[in-house]
Amino acid sequence: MARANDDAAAALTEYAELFALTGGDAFRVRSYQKAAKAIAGFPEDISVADVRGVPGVGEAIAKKMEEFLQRGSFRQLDDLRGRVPEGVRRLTRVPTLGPKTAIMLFEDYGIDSPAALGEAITSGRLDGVKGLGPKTLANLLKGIEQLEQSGRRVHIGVAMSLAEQVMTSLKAERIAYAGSLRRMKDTIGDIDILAVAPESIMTEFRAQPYVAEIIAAGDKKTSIRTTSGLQVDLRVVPAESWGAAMQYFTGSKEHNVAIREMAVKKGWKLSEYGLFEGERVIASESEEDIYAALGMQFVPPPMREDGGEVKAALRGELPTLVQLADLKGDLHTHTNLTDGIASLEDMVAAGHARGYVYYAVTDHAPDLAMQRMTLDKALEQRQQVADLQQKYPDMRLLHGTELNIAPDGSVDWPGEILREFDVCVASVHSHFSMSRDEMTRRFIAACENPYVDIIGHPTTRKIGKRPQVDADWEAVFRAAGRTGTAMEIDSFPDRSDLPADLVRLAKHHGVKFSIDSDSHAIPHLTNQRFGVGIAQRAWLTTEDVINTWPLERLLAFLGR
Ligand code: DGT
Ligand code: CA
Ligand code: CA
Ligand code: ZN
Repeated sequence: MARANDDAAAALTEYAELFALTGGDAFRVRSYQKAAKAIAGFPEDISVADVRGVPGVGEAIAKKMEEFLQRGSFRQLDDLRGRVPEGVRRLTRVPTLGPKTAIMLFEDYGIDSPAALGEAITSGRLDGVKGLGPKTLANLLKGIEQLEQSGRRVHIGVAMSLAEQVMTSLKAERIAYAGSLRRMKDTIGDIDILAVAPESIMTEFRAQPYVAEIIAAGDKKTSIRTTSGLQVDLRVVPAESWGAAMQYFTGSKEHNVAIREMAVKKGWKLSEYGLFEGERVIASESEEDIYAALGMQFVPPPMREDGGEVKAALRGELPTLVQLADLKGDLHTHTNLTDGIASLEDMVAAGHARGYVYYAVTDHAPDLAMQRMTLDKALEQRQQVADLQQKYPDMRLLHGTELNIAPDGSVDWPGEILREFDVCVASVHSHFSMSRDEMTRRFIAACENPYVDIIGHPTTRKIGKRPQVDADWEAVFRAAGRTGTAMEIDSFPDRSDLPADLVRLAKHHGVKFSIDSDSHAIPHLTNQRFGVGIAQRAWLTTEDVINTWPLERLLAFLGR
């Protein structure tokens, strides 16, 4: 459930932007921005608590926020919204384009979007305009490109369900997704689908209801843009080149360059049609055969990033990656006691249906004030969990909690309460913009708490919405390794947190991981497959992942 804080903070941020655009005093702009951040990070819901309790919120801002809580806007915001045209606001999203220039471009040249600006620059319409030298224009073009790129990538959850929809909508002898999606990247630029099928599949594809625009239509490749804005490339490949095509279009480009070099060294040629010696086909129908012919182990797609996998595969030293089927349970889930939407009974039944050996219920703790959690409620839930346990003799229920890491690194309850939980996840849910040093100390303190078992969604990023918090991750991971605190791989696709590069760094410091769903509803349980993708991209084995371990070993790790 969204708190009033986030919407109120967004309105105040917008107000700060508009205020700056209309030539408002820079000092006040900054104070609005600061207050918005403080409101967003404030642990209590301001529709319940007095907004005057938020640091940096004085009387004037408090009045605006109170009006916002009552009617979803405030007078000064309405005023400015009326004065600044939408086009100008769109323009200011271009990096390096300031408000004054935006207004000038809009008023004097009728430019009302980043795309229109791009066109005006490339067509030379802005050449010689005062204040816009060639270097400035080149920078603006770069900024527009950046903006378009960041807007175009989507998180893997969106791309995966779209890819599955596309594949079930088409009839083919063989059909599969390749590209970054097969490599399980956390963000996807476009979806690459390969099919063995008659050419008529292209007509069928173009007629699908999810097609918004046809970008390119050919016999072998059709590119479309879907109604959600994402591009899908469909390629028809000959059955006998299936493996070579999958290898080529799975990428990454860097991995492929390295593989092709190996082929060249042997005097062979590798393309999307096969591995050849002159005209003779050495391998093409299966990917496995291609890697084998090159004298290397099969490289699982998530490892194909030219990060040492080619060398390891040549030496036969690739690790055995953790698989979805290795997971024996989930250590971070919610129920409708806090912000989940399913009951304890239903969540546990769904976990059991997935064949888990153990399942942890970790509802939020009291410091996330909007959840109105209390110790009494937690203890009552513990009794319900104990009762429910009778029904599931083959699955161990763990009663846990998701604690809130305060700015000083402390958590909601003292040790004597924490130790009665089977498992404690501790997460940052507020004060996202502390300085690097403060944030690092905050995480280290949480790791040093003997009852904190897992740091939940450590970077707290939300893809496309909220950046990672700033911390010295190396120092945090050293502390986690030393104290035996696991780092979570939160599998919610918009979180994907930790991301794979940080997982790899953490592993280097001896850290263990928990691949959790952070479910707030039953369908979320299946998100663990995305977490496994992250783990595979970071080369994790079952040894690294505590929720692949048998119950006894897990309990020993949790140390209760
Ligand atoms: P994305 O779409 O940005 O998330 O990332 P990818 O990896 O899916 O990239 P994409 O869609 O441009 O191309 C799909 C795969 O096709 C890519 O991973 C490797 C292969 N590929 C595309 N262009 C080239 C190329 O010029 N050389 C090589 N070796 N491979 C390429
Ligand atoms: Ca792609
Ligand atoms: Ca593509
Ligand atoms: Zn959380």
